[in-house]
Amino acid sequence: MSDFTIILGNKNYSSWSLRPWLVLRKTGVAFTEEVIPLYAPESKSRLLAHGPSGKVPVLKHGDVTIWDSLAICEYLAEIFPDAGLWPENSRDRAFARAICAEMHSGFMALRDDMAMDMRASHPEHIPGPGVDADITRITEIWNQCRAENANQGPFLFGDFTIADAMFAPVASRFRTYGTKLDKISADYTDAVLHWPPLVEWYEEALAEPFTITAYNNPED
Ligand SMILES: N[C@@H](CCC(=O)N[C@@H](CS)C(=O)NCC(=O)O)C(=O)O
Repeated sequence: MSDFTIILGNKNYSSWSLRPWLVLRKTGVAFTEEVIPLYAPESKSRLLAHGPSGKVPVLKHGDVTIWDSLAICEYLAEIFPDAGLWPENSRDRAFARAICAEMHSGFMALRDDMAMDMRASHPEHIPGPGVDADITRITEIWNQCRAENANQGPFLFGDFTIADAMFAPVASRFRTYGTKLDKISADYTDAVLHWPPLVEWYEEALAEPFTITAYNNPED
């Protein structure tokens, strides 16, 4: 059995679960995963059995338990220093941390209005108040990173890093809701959605039997 266990929510809906799962895949380490279907009668007690916040994701490694997506990514970067989880130079690393924090604590209008739902397709969706401003800021970040790293690879800092994992659910939302994007953002979205571990997660999300009918969780 692997030393690492990650507790996840439904792959179709749980954007916070997706992020550190992608980062774990980037490390190459073997890990065990457990999916807890969210918003079912027994969900909360099952979640609380794993972590004090009663939310997913939770990573367990020996006697270490981490119950926040970004904290998990930071922990993995610390214990896998050669996995390239953050950009190599300190200027890019600081920038990457800032945009990850911006994603982790912001873009509430987009998160509320365009919930991650990988099985769904709503190209007719009309964004609610504040969503356009979130999309403008996100695509500004993406354009700036891509302009600086265009020759290094297809991701924000060239190779896939924690920053790409943090924005991967946004790429999925843009696909679901048919968001019109500038060419650089559209190409970047494509690169993220074709990254093999994300393709694999998508396949598992599509095959998942659980559905949350009244899905409306602004924290997702
Ligand atoms: N800030 C937390 C947010 C975690 C979060 O909101 N998780 C959602 C699923 S994506 C959850 O566990 N919802 C279930 C619940 O609140 O009962 C993180 O980054 O890990």
